[in-house]
Amino acid sequence: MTKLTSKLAMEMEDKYGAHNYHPLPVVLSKGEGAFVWDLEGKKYFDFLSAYSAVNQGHCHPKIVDAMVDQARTLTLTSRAFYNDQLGPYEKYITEYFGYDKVLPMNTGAEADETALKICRKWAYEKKGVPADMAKIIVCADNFHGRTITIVSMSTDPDAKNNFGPYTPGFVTIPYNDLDALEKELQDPNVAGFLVEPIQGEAGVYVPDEGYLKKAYELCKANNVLFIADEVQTGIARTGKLLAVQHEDVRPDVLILGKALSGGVFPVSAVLADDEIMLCIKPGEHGSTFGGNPIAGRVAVAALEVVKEEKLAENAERLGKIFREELKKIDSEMVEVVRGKGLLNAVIIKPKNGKEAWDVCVRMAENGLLAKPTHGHIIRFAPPLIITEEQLMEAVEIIKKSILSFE
Ligand code: IF1
Repeated sequence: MTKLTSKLAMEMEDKYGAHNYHPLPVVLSKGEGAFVWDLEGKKYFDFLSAYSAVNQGHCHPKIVDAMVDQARTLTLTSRAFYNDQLGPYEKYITEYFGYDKVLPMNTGAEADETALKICRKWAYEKKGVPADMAKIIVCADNFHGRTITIVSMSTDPDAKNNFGPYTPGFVTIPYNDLDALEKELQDPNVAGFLVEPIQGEAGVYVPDEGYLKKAYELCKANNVLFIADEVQTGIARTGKLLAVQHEDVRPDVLILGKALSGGVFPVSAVLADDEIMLCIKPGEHGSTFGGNPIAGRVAVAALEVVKEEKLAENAERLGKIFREELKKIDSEMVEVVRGKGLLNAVIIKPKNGKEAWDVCVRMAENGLLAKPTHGHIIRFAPPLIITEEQLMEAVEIIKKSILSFE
């Protein structure tokens, strides 16, 4: 077997893999903490963190140990039977976030789909919405996953085009627009409002101060469920355990994923109180791997790390420093710097034909990985375990890369 090189690995993916991504030309083979290494041994700061799934850092020992230990003991039972890890995990996570119950799933999209189903069920069985008439309000430029129902809610042509016919029952309003929300909430058939506390894929779009609180209050006033998709913004990423906590909002339905497992295993979850969650009866929802023993062990370890290593506090403090430093970069390419905690983005103004992609290629050459979203925005989201010293070193790489186009 010839030694695998980055070039060969990329050729294999191109030949044998679906072309549903356009990765940067980097082949990663090792990860530890805030760093990853490519096949040739080059070291990089990881400033994407697998889209905020490795908040605890790559291959966190405590989380990996939990996974390996459970993998040697009992991996999967299906929910046809009980297992000795699920109850303790469910107790731990519901007390951790302050909800009566959790419905365990695997991916973020599955958790969003689960939340949509719970919301519709609640609408018919508790709110009294006529059969098949439930509507859920969503925001333009949302990202909630890639299933057909979820892309039915999307306003992104790349995510949505030619995947029809689409699931009905969604009303789209502009993000960060309370008047539009209040207007749509007058419809008695509205069951829920699904919203990202910060729109990640849209380019780290932080809503106005007070938006989430007022949106929550408007939903409550109209007996509509406030559903927070914290798959990307949750688990300490924005400087609080949950992004909604910046405004003291407690969602009726909370959606978690990604860093719920520290990036070592697909684990997602939907949390709600009994009045909502018990609308789902035995046999009405589930998944083969949902709530499997490994997921339970991994999620408990991942959540313990968040508290033990004070990741939210670290994200809050270092995020402020990061934005201040980026704003000092003397280049007109840096048009906007925005974010919360360690979920940040820079809008890059093209210069001499060079744009965000070129900046990312240059940063990779200089030892830092990040990826553009929607062409001109670069998202910066390092693992939350990053130290101030490492952050400052990374800022120097970003600065040097951008200034190399002057
Ligand atoms: C890809 C985006 C980020 C999410 C929110 C649900 C999901 C996601 C707020 C679904 C997933 C991932 C998906 C991944 C890239 C990444 C992403 F660019 F696609 F939009 F982070 F911004 N809710 N986001 O951000 O979770 O099913 O993927 O576990 O599709 O390439 P999933």
